[in-house]
Amino acid sequence: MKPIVILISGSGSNMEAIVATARRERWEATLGAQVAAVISNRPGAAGLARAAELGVPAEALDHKAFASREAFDAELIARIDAYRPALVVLAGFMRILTPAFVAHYEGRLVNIHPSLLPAFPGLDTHRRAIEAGCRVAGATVHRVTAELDHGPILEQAAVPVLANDTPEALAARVLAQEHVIYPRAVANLLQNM
Ligand code: NHR
Ligand code: GAR
Repeated sequence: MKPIVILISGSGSNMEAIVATARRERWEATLGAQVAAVISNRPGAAGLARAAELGVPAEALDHKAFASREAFDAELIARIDAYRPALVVLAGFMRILTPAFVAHYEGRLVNIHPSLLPAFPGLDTHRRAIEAGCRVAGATVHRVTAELDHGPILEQAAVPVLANDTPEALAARVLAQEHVIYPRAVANLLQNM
């Protein structure tokens, strides 16, 4: 079995899309893979309740309880490794990870970022794309490296930016595409490992 651990901070809609696709496509039988756990750095994240409703073990690890990024990441590694993951999936996870964390999961750590990388790494991507006058925006699934939002690209989807778009409207349009490409990228990775 190839366990998948999903890290979230918020609503968990990408997490839910991956769990739903895994069930619909019967990943246990076809890929020998299963979503083993969901971990949030925010105890109040709506995605934790969503995971529990889906019957997936859900845990919180509050980064505010730690004195440093290094200390938080060390405990996060311990929590994740209890599931012996083949793949660790960042799905709206909002904490920058230390080089030690990234090195520990080299080759099995991926992220989805809500822009067409290498454009607009970091936060507030939708507002920045609108202000730059972009006619297209989108999302990128990439391998995670120590340099934020700079790892090798695995999958992208583009959407139009409309006249008078708002960051919220654009985010929703991008998110719908994330739910298509992220489960597909995860399945492709599992297939090849
Ligand atoms: N860590 C590394 N080392 N490399 C990446 O590519 C990472 C990463 C951790 C998260 C997701 C990323 C995104 O897709 C991601 C990619 C958080 C921030 C951030 O500035 C930036 C990018 C991403 C996630 N976080 C603040 C911090 O100080 C906190 C912001 C908050 O809590 O709201 O960690 O966009
Ligand atoms: C998604 O749009 C994801 O790409 C983005 O946050 C949203 C999470 O939604 N990620 C980042 O901005 C990472 N910094 P979800 O919790 O419903 O999957």
